[in-house]
Amino acid sequence: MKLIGMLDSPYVRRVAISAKCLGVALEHESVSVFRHFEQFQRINPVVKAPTLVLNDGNVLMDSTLIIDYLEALAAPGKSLMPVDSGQRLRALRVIGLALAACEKSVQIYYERNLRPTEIQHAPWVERVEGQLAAAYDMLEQELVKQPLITDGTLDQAGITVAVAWSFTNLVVPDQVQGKSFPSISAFTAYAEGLEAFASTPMV
Ligand SMILES: N[C@@H](CCC(=O)N[C@@H](CS)C(=O)NCC(=O)O)C(=O)O
Repeated sequence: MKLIGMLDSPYVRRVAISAKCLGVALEHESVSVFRHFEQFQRINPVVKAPTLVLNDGNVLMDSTLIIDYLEALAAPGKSLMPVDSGQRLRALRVIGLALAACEKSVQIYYERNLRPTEIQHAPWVERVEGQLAAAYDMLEQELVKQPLITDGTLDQAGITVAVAWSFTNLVVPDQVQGKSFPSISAFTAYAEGLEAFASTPMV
């Protein structure tokens, strides 16, 4: 199976790291949705990263759906999601906030880098910036209420939080500078130090 996309995409990175943690082997092909648009289009006409090309030629997209499939391929009993319904709810909540932070960071980045300055729409940018801040505020509160596990392992909530925070700091660092998210940054420092993260660098 081949994972298509650049690791500077938080969605591609969370799939690559999840596959390593689940023990599912993936080949990785760094194809950019922008710089290699036509090459990407030949693999997946929708041009969405991540794309997973299965050995039989089937094509999957969307990180959460790809990870769902990888979970089904993992050894019995191996999963990055809690089985207990209460813990699963909490994990889904954390993942939802982290994915919203990724989405809002991407939107700000695209606005700044793809849309010509003269047609940028300030009220829209302010709205998205507020949504990004809200996602990280709520995520920080979640982590204060219940810290993520730092025992040398990783779960899906932890992977997605750390990938999101590193991504925001890479592409729109001004959005989080000077603001205090100590639990998120401490957890990210822990995760980025683990083998699965260190061997899957953003740049
Ligand atoms: N919800 C999707 C989001 C994927 C996404 O937006 N990926 C970006 C790269 S970071 C992309 O494909 N952008 C190109 C485009 O949307 O045209 C996921 O979780 O995979």
